[in-house]
Amino acid sequence: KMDTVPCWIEITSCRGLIFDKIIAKEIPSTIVYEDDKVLAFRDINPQAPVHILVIPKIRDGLTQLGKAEPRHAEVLGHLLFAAKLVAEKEGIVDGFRVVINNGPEACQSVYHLHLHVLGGRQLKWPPG
Ligand code: DGP
Repeated sequence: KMDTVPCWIEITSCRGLIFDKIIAKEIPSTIVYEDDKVLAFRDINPQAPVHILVIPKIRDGLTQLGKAEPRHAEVLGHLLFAAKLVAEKEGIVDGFRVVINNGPEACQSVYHLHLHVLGGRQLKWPPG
């Protein structure tokens, strides 16, 4: 497992750049909310009728929630509030879920922090 660690870092830091390209609008996406700090767009592989990703426009080391530092507290709050605005905009206020996958065991695949906002169907608990 130790052998795979540097490789994992290399691959994942590279994958985080996908969202930089979405922010720069070099990769097209369906944007549903945007302000000076965050961007929200539809997930390419939706797991529910509404599946939106909310990301900070500046990563600033925030590849995943587990890397958060005190300086990130403000943007973390901003992201959560943006998730609520997105849910309202999408009309899923009767039931929606906000998910952050952190690290390989949680199936994080893009290493630029993102909140999943899911709704539009009956969600099950516990998640997989
Ligand atoms: P996670 O597994 O938590 O790291 O979620 C990453 C999500 O990002 C996954 O649900 C698919 C989505 N995604 C990956 N690449 C793209 C892309 O180029 N465009 C969009 N809209 N979503 C993407």
